[in-house]
Amino acid sequence: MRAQVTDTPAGSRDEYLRIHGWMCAAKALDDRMHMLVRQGRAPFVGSARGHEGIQVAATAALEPQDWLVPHYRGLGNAVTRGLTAREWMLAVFAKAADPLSGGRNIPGGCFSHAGLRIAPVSQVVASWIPKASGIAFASKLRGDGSVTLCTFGDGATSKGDFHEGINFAAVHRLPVVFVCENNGYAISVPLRLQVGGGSVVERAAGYGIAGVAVDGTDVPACYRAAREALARARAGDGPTLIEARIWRINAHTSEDDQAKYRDAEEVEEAGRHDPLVRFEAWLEDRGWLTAEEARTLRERLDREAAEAADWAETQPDPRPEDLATHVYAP
Ligand SMILES: Cc1ncc(C[n+]2csc(CCOP(=O)(O)OP(=O)(O)O)c2C)c(N)n1
Repeated sequence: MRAQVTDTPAGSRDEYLRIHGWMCAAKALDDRMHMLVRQGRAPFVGSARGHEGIQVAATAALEPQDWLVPHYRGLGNAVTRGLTAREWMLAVFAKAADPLSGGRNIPGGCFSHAGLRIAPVSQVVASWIPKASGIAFASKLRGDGSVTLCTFGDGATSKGDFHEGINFAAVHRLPVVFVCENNGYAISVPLRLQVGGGSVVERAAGYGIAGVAVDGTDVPACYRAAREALARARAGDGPTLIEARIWRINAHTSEDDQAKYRDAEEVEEAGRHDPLVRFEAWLEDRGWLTAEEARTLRERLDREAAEAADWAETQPDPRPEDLATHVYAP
């Protein structure tokens, strides 16, 4: 199956403008993170640039009762689910009030948020995929109608956890949607050296589940693919594997020197495949957004990200005596 971009959008103008707002919010936080790292104020950034189209579009299609199990790069997912700029910056500065991990994890190392139904993530690549199937299994047993959205990179599909998680979901026809954000690299290892057969989506056929390939820089196509997959899951028709092909705009993380394994032309080309730029052109073509409105929105979100960082930096650090809280039973 291939998601088609048609002239009839899958959603309304308001839905697309909300998606645009969340993409801009995720970008503003991402950009601010890079500045904070350069200023020596934040420790680390694993950029979501280039990923936010599929992240936001897929998450925007969820219902409040659904579960999100994102990977460590899932800032766009978390923002769409309701994570605020201040909450994110509390996590970045590892403050006591950080709702994601209580200041215990590196930025992005954990998007766990009980109030937003974002389940714990681990940095151990792909380990969250069987857990997502487990959550979907619980939903099915309870009959509560919720669906789980699980996201990961192409590198994660080369781990055993991916096969176990998807196989279990397929056997039990679980209400779960798997989204592979295929940016072509697992850190420095290109797809051709880590994905046998060269295609993620074709693996769906081996498990007897729906597989959908979508251009991850095409936000309306991503939204359509996610809505259709979630509808299948909700109707009891089992899991879908969506492969969203995207370009990695930045290095793997701020710790990574991509010049060692990517040539300058490729990095420049990646910058020309920014889902946000493409989506804004689409919205402007429809008369749903003007360039001036987009600029005003981006400026406001940039200011909010900066203010959130300045505020979070002044908040209390975790207390040493709380080190083992939530680690050991009292
Ligand atoms: C089991 C395991 N092995 C290695 C790592 C180190 N590591 C962190 S991210 C990553 C690459 C994952 O690539 P991919 O799944 O394609 O996602 P991307 O980071 O490109 O979005 C690796 C190897 C890890 N966290 N866990």
